[in-house]
Amino acid sequence: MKFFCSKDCPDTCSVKAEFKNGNYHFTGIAEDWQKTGFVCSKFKVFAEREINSGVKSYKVINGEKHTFESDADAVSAFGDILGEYRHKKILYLKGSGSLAYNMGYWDRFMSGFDNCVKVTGGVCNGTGGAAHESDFGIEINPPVENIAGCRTAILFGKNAATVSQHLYAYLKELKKNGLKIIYIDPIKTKTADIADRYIQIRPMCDGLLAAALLTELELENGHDTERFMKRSGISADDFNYIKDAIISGKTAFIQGYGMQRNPNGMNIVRLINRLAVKSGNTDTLYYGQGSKRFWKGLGAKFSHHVHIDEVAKKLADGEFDLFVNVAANPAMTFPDAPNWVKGIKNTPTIVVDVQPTRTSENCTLFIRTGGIFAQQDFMGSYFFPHWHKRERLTEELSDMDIVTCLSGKMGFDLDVKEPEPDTPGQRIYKDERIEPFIPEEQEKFSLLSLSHPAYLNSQHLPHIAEKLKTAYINPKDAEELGIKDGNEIRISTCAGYYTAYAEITDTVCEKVIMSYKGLPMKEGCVNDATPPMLTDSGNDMVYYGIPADVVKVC
Ligand SMILES: Nc1nc2c(c(=O)[nH]1)N[C@H]1C(S)=C(S)[C@@H](COP(=O)(O)OP(=O)(O)OC[C@H]3O[C@@H](n4cnc5c(=O)[nH]c(N)nc54)[C@H](O)[C@@H]3O)O[C@H]1N2
Ligand SMILES: Nc1nc2c(c(=O)[nH]1)N[C@H]1C(S)=C(S)[C@@H](COP(=O)(O)OP(=O)(O)OC[C@H]3O[C@@H](n4cnc5c(=O)[nH]c(N)nc54)[C@H](O)[C@@H]3O)O[C@H]1N2
Ligand code: SF4
Ligand SMILES: [Mo]
Repeated sequence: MKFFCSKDCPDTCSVKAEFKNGNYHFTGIAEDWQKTGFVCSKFKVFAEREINSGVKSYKVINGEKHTFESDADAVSAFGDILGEYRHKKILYLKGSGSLAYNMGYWDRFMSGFDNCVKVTGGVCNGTGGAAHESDFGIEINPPVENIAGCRTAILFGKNAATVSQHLYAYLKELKKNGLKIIYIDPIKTKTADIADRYIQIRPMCDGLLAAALLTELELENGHDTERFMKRSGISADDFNYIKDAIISGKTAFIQGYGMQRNPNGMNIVRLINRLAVKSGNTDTLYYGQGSKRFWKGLGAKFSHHVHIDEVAKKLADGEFDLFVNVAANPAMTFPDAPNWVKGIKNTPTIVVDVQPTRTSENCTLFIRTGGIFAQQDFMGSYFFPHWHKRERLTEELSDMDIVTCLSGKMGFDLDVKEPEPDTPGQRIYKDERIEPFIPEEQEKFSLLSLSHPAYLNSQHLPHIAEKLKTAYINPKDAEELGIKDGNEIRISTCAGYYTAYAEITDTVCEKVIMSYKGLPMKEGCVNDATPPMLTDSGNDMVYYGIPADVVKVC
């Protein structure tokens, strides 16, 4: 049967699912733009976490977990709690566990509660999205095949080898046909393997690079190239290499999401947009696009909202009577994680997930779903041009089963029907000069937290997490601090701290400290040290570039 993966991954793979000898087997199906289909290794992790995992729904009474006999009993208990809190203040959060369209029925259902408070703003790509909205009136990608017509592709902090393996494979193929690849990133990731030139830029400085290029390519006057390049840590040779590549012919500008997680993320993305447009490369400028752009939305309307940077504190302060958390793991993945933990301890909390998480640790009711494998759904890729649909693969309890049953119980009209098609719009550039934000030089480290190839966000398995309680540090910094490989180190910021085992590597830029995201560390997790701070777009959170102190513990 034809299936697809609706995880928060730009690739949105079409997958052939077969049941043989008591097990599911999955193989990738090719796309028009890429003749070799494959599924990544993460998909096995999802299958192991989600299909017949043995995890059961439970309710906590007087600190004791009581497992439900059946899914019907679990959903019925969910309905009873919702009935009890029907007119009270309910905080509702839906995360990115699955990005497929029908997950939106959760919003429609929860909007039926008159005092339900929806979280606004995001934790992912909203800053760059706002930059594209502001420059082009839309967040949309040109067809990926346009890259084939380019002489050069510049990857701005896009670690494709990890976060978009199909793009990586595509670029590797184009490289055989002569595409030149420039990769700019403060961390030398595996993506550097396909680069003709890897450039280790200092964090937060891509806007300075774009502004200097605008000036030196004579597309705009007045940016201080020398000063900007010094601040960025980019040599004259590297700068001229990029400049000559852009002059020599059609160039693809591929923006990763990492840069826009810095405090000046919107400014950076807007300056790269401007460089792409002014150098005649709007049709080869890539960022991302909505995964539901082909269909009209479900139109769920909430009367109450709380903004993403304030929600954890408000939850911790006891402002909500009930918290309903669906397909999100904020106690691990969102900034201000300690307040999420505290808030969940203080507030009756319902968690709907495929597995127990740091968020469900202190919940009142855990509802276990069969995740993407149990849900009929459809979705577009948020990078590539394609979209896919699927029937359910398993008969385990699905998110839609829960929502449909609860709607019946509450007497809400869910109005489930085929979505109406929609036509995505086009880019129209608003020509506006942008002054680059110059990050201050600082003594402290910059905290970065990257994606790892073996799992997605916080959707890992314990044996993966066990080996990655690590913080990566540059040899020069390690020497100055007397840190040796394997030492326990403490990374602290204005918000809090975590500890991890040091690994010394020159793949990490000086004055950067890096750990993989979404994992438990030796003590705490990265987001225990992530303050609730908005980027310059005001609609998404800062995760990178957070000033941090590093000390050896033992
Ligand atoms: N394997 C795997 N794949 C994933 C995910 C995962 O967890 N694991 N997560 C998924 C999700 S939710 C998303 S949003 C996407 C996007 O995935 P992201 O995780 O955002 O990945 P990138 O787009 O590669 O951006 C991260 C890169 O940006 C770099 N970077 C940080 N700051 C700067 C800077 O100032 N300048 C430059 N040039 N680079 C910088 C980092 O060093 C890193 O290499 O990936 C998805 N795919
Ligand atoms: N420090 C740091 N933190 C980050 C980032 C970073 O770069 N650094 N990246 C951020 C980014 S880009 C993102 S998108 C967020 C993601 O943050 P979250 O949305 O919390 O991400 P996930 O861990 O992918 O998924 C949340 C939960 O959904 C569950 N789940 C999976 N499939 C289903 C399903 O079908 N139904 C239900 N009900 N549950 C399901 C998973 O088991 C998981 O527990 O994290 C952000 N957090
Ligand atoms: S996680 Fe991404 S690459 Fe892996 S199967 Fe899913 S869509 Fe494909
Ligand atoms: Mo994301």
